Amino acid sequence: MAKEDHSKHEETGKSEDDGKSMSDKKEEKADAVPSGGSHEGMKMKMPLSAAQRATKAQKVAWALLSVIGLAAGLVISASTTNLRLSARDVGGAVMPPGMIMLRDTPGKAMRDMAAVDPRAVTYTAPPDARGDQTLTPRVENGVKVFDLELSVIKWNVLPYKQVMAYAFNKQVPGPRIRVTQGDRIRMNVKNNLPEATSVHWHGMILPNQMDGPAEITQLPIEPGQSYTYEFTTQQAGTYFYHSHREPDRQQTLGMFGALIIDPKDSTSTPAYDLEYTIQLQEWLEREGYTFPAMLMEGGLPNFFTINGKAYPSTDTIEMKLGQKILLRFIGSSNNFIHPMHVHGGPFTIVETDGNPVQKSAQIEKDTVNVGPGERYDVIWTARNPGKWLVHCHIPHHTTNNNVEEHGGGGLMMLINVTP
Ligand SMILES: [Cu+2]
Repeated sequence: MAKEDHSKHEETGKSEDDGKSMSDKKEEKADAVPSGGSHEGMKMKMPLSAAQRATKAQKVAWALLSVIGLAAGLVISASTTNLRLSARDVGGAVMPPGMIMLRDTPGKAMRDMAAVDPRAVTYTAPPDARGDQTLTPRVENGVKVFDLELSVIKWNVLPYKQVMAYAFNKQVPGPRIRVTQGDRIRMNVKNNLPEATSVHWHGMILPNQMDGPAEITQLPIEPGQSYTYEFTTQQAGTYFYHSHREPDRQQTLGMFGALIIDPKDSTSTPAYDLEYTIQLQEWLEREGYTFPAMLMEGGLPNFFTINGKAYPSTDTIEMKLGQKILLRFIGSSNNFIHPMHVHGGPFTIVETDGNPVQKSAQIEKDTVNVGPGERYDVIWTARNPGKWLVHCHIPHHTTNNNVEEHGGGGLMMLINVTP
């Protein structure tokens, strides 16, 4: 039918627009011009009346409006957004969805907040890998030597959720360094991250040059370079180590680990049957990208981990009725104070920031606020059999991406007490 209609139009030359397809019109136009150059189509057009024609003043007004519109578009954009930054300035940074780039946001800040570059990942840890593995030193001339290597890895905080982390020795948290008070220790730090770094030995009495803050006591350790820290341990207790170059980015991406120093003389330390170290951390993972969890526009942390795992992937501590456990809380997190609560009765705070609390000053509590950088050693007694929770008391911190699974999430773990 369509073909029939088309030929009909060609024969009659009538311009019946109704019911004609666009291709029909095009063909007609194309035919009209080369068919002898009669410009019949143009002759057919009705000239605009004087009233319909734009006046010079109208044309000038429209031109002015257009220029004003274009200028306004540029000025408004430039006053709210930093248009001076190029992709090169920000290293191809991927920012959190919803992040607002204001005009005073410098490229350096954007790089600091940007997602881990997936191209920098050099290792994927098995989903069941655990962090905080005790690192055995080698002894060189009486010095305990620990080799620490930094790299970007994929790490499972849950069986179904991977983050991209800045990790010591391919684990989150980094390996546990456990020595005895008075030991001389040496840490060779090799930086295989895509950015410069440094390591701080949190709470240690040591020579200033060994303290770690980048650009304060040492030059940053550039990618591919190494730096050696060495000192003699004077204190005992629960300590940790972490990045001290842009820690808001690097520490929160996994650059931390426990440093436990056993006392030379343990006769005065309180008695306990077993111990467990709890290192806290917050994560921001969105749409397959891992951003350093910090208090910024575009995303608050949505995953929370104890020793690199979110509940229900956290450990369960097995205890026998009547046993005492030493819980070492480490505020290795960056953004929040986590009020850590233990069910089933109070605990006794026996050590704060590595320092023993005198017996007469020890207090009993069932919740302790663990702020970033703080440590609390508490002793808890298994008074009754059953499953007893250890968890943060900010309820959002016991969810996984705002969802509860098996009764919780994030900063939660179980102590299973059996008779
Ligand atoms: Cu919390």
